Amino acid sequence: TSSKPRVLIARKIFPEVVQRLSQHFHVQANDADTPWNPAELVAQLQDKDGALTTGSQRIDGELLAACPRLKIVANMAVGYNNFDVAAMSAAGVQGTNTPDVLTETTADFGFALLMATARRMTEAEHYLRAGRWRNWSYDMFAGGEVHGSTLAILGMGRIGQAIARRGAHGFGMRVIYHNRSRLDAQLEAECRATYVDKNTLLAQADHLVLVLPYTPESHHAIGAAELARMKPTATLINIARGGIVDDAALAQALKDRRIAAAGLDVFEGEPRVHPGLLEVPNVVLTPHIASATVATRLAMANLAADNLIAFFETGRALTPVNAPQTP
Ligand code: 8YV
Repeated sequence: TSSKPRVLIARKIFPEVVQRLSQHFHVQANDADTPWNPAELVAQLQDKDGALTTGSQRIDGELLAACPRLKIVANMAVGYNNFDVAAMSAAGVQGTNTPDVLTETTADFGFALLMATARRMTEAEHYLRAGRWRNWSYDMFAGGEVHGSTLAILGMGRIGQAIARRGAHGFGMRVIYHNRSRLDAQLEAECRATYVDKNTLLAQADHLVLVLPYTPESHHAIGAAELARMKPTATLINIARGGIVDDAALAQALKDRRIAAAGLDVFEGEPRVHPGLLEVPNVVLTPHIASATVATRLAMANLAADNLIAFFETGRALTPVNAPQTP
C-alpha cells in the first residue's frame, strides 16, 4: 500500500535481498554496476524515507538538506567513513553498519594478503605466466618468514583481534598491537597480544597490518616518517581504508626498498591506484575484496536490510552507529 516507507537501494545488490525489502517497502533499486554520482544520488533520494548504501556513497549535510524525509541510511559495510555522522545525527537520521558478520572473512583475507606479500606470490606468478621460469635458484623469490615472526596490528577492533588470533594460535607469531584504547586483560590473553606505543609497533613489526577506521585522526597514519621507522625487511598490509596510508610515500618507500613489500586491498582515491604502486614489483594489489565471499556479502546485505526493516517496524535499528536527535 501507499503507506509503506519508500526505500532506495543505492547500489546493485543480491536480487533476493531486493526481493525481501520489496515485501516491506516501496523499493527503488539501482540496477547499474556503476554508482550514481552525488547529484544523481540526491535526485533519487529526495523523496525516500530510507536508503541502503555501500561505503562509496557520501552522506553529508548538503545531501541531507535535500532529503527531508530521510530517516535511516543502512550502510552495507562495517566502515562508515562515508557518513558525516554529526550531520546525520543533527538531521535526525539513523546510520547503521554491518559489524560482526564480516569479521572472520575479512581477517582470513588479511592473513592471505600478509602471506602472499611475505612470500611474493603474485610476483612469482607473473614471472611464471611470462614464461620466464627456466631453473631452480637458491634465492628465487626468497621472501620473509611468516611463522614465528612479529605480527604488528594497528587498530585492535573485532577484525584486528581475529587476525591476532590467527597469527598467535595458527602461526606461532609474537603479536603486538596499538589501538586508541587498550584491550582488557582477558581479550589480550585470548589474542596473546601485547600493547605497545605506535613507534615501538613500527620498529618491531615484521608484518604490520592496518585494521583501523578511517577518521581525520587516522588520515596518513602511515606516511614517510612512519615508514622510515620500520625494518627494511618488514611488510605493510592495508585492509582498512585508503587514506590511512600516504600512497605516494609508500610507493617511494617500496621503490627504495625502505620496506620489503606491501599488500594493499584499499587505496587513496580508489578505484584509482597511485601509478607509483603499479610500477614496483614488491606489492600485492587487490581491488577492495577483503569481505568478498558469497556468504559474507549476503550476510552483510541481509544485515543492512534487517536494519531497515527493524527500524521502520520498531523504531530501533539493530546495529546503529549514532544516536540521532529527535527533531
Ligand atoms: C565493503 C568494507 O565491501 O565493510 C567495509 O567497511 O570496506 C567492505 O566490506 C565496502 O565498503 C562496500 O560497502
